[in-house]
Amino acid sequence: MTRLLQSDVERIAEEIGGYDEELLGKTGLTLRQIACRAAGISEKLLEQAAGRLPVAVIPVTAGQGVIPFFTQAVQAVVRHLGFAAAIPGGSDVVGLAEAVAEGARIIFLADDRKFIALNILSGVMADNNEATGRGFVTALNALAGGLRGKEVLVLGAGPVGMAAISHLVVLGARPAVLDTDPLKARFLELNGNLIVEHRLRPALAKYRYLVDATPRGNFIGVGDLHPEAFLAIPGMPPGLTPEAFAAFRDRVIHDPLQIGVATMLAMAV
Ligand code: 2YH
Repeated sequence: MTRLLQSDVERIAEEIGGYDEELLGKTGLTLRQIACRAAGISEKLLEQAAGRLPVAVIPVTAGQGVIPFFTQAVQAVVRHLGFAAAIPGGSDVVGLAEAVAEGARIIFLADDRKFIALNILSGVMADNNEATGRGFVTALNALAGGLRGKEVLVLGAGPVGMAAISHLVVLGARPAVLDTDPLKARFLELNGNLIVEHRLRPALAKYRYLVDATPRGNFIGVGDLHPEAFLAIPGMPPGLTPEAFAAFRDRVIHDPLQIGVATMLAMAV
């Protein structure tokens, strides 16, 4: 699982408005609408929850420690969706105690392995991997004008890729998967109704709809892709080379945190 870097998150707060406009331009949906659709709730419900569920984002020092601007980036996304969001002065248990004492009802916190939003009133817990898979598939569905009946290639059968596959099934798409781990590929072949691809370049050329949920960067060039490809890239760093990214920029959804966090919030209300 990729640990985010300061450079991935440091400008999210100042650029959140512009990113939302970019999403709207590409998909016809705002970040809020993507999150609500991904979570299966109405915008009205999210709006009502915003008034009664203050959020806190707790800095966590476990493992490799705090990522500068990570909590501020999460806070900015949550505020952008209309919720109050605080970052306590303390970290870890001290920060959690402070946040709860001050009335927080949804708690965001992440270490190096897990990132969750916990609703302490209802006990509902939203996981970042699940939310990211669902959110990016929702955005791809809108970007591509609907995926029902379409074959969609998911690169990477980790937790985000598997969540993406589940949500593709929910949307009526036909997911295919490619994972470089031969044991995982064999397991998927034996256990699912999935198309399992084994060779990267032929698969990239064949599929018009692609979800890159790998932690590998810079391995998909312009010439590798179907010329009319639509792509959702939750993977960090993105698999596309900078040239491929530029060539397909109007048909690519990619961010390090925003869609995942917005969807976690909508799942936790
Ligand atoms: O980036 C991460 C992990 N890769 C979890 C991602 C789950 N999809 N964690 C962020 C760690 C944040 C740090 N502990 C902080 O600043 O609080």
